[in-house]
This record gives sequence, structure tokens and C-alpha cells, in this order.
Amino acid sequence: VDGSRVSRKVIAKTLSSHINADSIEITAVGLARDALEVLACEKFDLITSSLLLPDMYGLDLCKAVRGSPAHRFTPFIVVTAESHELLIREGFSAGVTDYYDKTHGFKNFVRFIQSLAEHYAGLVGKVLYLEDNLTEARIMSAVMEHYGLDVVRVDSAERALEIIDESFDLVVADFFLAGDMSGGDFLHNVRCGLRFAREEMPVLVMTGNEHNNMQAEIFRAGGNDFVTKPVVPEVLISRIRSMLLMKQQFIALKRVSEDMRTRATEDSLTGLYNKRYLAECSGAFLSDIANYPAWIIVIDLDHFKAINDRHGHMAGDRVLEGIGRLLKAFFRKDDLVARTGGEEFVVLIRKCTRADCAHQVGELCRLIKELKPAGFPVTASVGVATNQDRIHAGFEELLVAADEAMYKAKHAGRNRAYFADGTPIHAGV
Ligand code: GH3
Ligand code: MG
Ligand code: MG
Ligand code: MG
Repeated sequence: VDGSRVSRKVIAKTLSSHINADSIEITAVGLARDALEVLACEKFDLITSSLLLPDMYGLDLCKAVRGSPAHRFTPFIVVTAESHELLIREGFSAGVTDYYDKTHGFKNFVRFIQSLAEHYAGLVGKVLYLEDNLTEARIMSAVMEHYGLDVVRVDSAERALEIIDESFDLVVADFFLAGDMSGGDFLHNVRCGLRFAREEMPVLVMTGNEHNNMQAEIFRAGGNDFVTKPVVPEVLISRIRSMLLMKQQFIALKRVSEDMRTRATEDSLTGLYNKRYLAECSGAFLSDIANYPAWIIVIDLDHFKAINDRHGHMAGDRVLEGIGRLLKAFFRKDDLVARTGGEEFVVLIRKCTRADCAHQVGELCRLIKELKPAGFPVTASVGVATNQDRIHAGFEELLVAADEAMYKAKHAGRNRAYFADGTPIHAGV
């Protein structure tokens, strides 16, 4: 809203040329009367007005705007060259959000509007709102909903504890409740009973301002922050905004650390465990008496270099993926399947007889040959060792024994399997 046609044009043009044209729509009017007319039929995200309008004082326009429910919280900016303290104080009580000093120029005005828009952007989140006073609950629910939050209101701590789950992003809770449980009991249950960490389920506590000595107790009970009643809507929203931001950062950080952990233990091509993970876990696997006797199987694909040479490296990768999938599906959940090198896989099998192990290995050799993971048959040579009757044998020692048995299979013509003691398990046909 600006009485000068030139100012209106310059402001509208500066804004629309510096802010993504699809994300901004500007309505420019010269009179306060016209402004109130468009505000009555349309919802706006931001209002700017000059201080002196032809038909009204800018601050009176702001008061009138604040009277309509649709624009009670819409940022209202006064653009002016005079910004002395008295005016500023008068403006804030009229509901002005901020002033822009137009002597700073229109370029800076764009920057000012952009940072304001970021600050006042709608909030996304589901709030569990615990409040036993119906009037207060109606007003604050409306404020939170106005900013885009999805609000679920309950009137007792007992009910809140019944429905709280990971679908909520945040809790806003009254500290003084009429029911048997206080806000403190509620917090204690959320943190110690349900084990929601402060970062996972932030709780904003509302207290009466006569209870300043409660603050330490609120933090001790597990509250993240508090606001005092009567709650100022802007204060509530800005606390909620920073708590949601903290939670999002926490989630992002958690995702990164989980991702790093899988990357450190997983082979990226097949999703099987990698050599490092196998080396780390094999000791515990072999010494666990519940796994005894354990078996170690070394599987090396035959003539893999020739497959790469003949069909290309991509086909080679597809073979490795296919074999990886087969191994994962073939062995039990508590066996340990790893890809330890290019075309070499190592499996640790828990607690099984020699006969059962031989049966599994023979079956596996047949399945590998039938698989045709890239359209043509692939075979493997396999060596098997065990800690049966040598319960203290370490991983390295068993791996060497299984590897030697695997080389015996290679020399004997490939597509076959041997135990470390030289007994043939499977002779491929
Ligand atoms: P053998 O029957 O004696 O085991 O012969 P081989 O060709 O399978 O064995 P060798 O060790 O000579 O060659 C292994 C080949 O595996 C060489 C290497 O280029 C290839 N290789 C290693 N890692 C990968 C991979 O991730 N993808 C593909 N496509 N090839 C790989
Ligand atoms: Mg209460
Ligand atoms: Mg090979
Ligand atoms: Mg090899």
C-alpha cells in the first residue's frame, strides 16, 4: 500500500524481478480503503504499507488489519524514512511486525523481504497439544493451525501418554493440569517411561508467570523449553520453529550416521557384509558355543576374468549381484555371508553337521551353475573348513585351510567343492 504511483511501480518491479516470479504475486493499491477491500476477500502472506497514506495513517491501517481474523498474524511491514523510537513503540502496539527504512534503498528491501519470508514461512509438523483449559486450548490451537501445524489436542496427561507416538513431531504441554497427573509427571513418563529423547520428541511447556521458580524443575523433568502464560502467539510460534528445526537437524544427523555405519560394514555392489565386517565379527562367531561346530566356506567364481573380457565389466557386475542375491537367500539369517574380494565370497555357517554342510555346499554349487545371472552359466570352486574337533582354531587359520581346499577344487578342474581334509564334496558336471 503506497500513495505514490511511482513508488508502487518500483517496489513491485524490484520484488518480482529479484524473487522467483512463480512464488510471488503482488497486489499494489494506493489507498488504505482499497487495501482493506482486497484484504477482506483475499488472503495475503505479507503486507507492506507506507506510513503516510492519502486517506489514513499507516498505523491505523495496521490496527484495522489486525482486527480481521484472517490477517491477525500476517507480517505487516511499514516502509518509511522516519523511524524514531516513539513511532516504533506506537507501531508495535498497533501490531506492526517490523519497519523498513526506505533510505536503505530498494535492493536491500528485497533482501529484507526475503529473510522475513523465510522467518514467517509456514510450519510443517504434527503437534500433540496437552491443555486442560478449553478457552486457552481453542485460542492456541487456532494460532498453531494458522501457521500450518497439524494439532491434536488432549485435556489430560493420561490421554496424551496413551496416544503419543513417533508420528508426532513435538509436544506442547500445560504444566498445571486438573487431572491426577501433572505436567511434570507427564514429562517424566515421556522421558523415562517411553524413553523419548529430548531431540526425538521435544516438549515445550507452558506455565503461569507466577511460577518463575518452576523453570529448573521443568528442565530437570525433561522439558526442552517453556513459555509463560499468557502466551504471546509470536513467541509460541518462534519457540516451536526452533524446536522443529533442532529435531530436523537431529534426524538428518542420525540418518548420516546410520548410512556411514552400513557403508562401513556393507559391500556396496551386493549388499553383503564386507571383508572388514567379517574380520571383526568372525572371532565372536567362532567362539560362541551356541554356533559350534561352525563351518567356513570360501567360494571363488571360475574364470571370472574371462567373463569380464568376453561380456564386459558391466555383465561381470551383474553376475556378482546375482550370486550375492542367491547366497543371501540360500543361507540362514544367522549365518554370515560376505563378499571378501572381487569374485570371492566367504560364508560362516553356524552349528551344523558335516553331512548337512556337505549337502548344502553341493546344493549351492548346483544352484550357482543353474542361475545364469547374466544370461550365461557361471560356476564356482568351493573350499570348506571347520572348527569341529579343534574348537580353539581361529578365523585366520580356518580361512587358510578353506582357501587351500578351494584351490584344490580349482586344480581338480573347477566347478567343484572340497573339505579341508581333502574329501571331495561335489564334483561338477
Ligand atoms: P579362476 O577361475 O582361477 O578363479 O580365474 P578368475 O579369472 O576367476 O580369477 P582371477 O583372480 O584371475 O580374476 C578375477 C577377476 O575378477 C579379475 C578382476 O578384473 C575381476 N574383478 C574383480 N572385482 C570385480 C568387480 O567388482 N567387478 C567385475 N566385473 N570384475 C571384477
Ligand atoms: Mg492447566
Ligand atoms: Mg576366480
Ligand atoms: Mg579370486
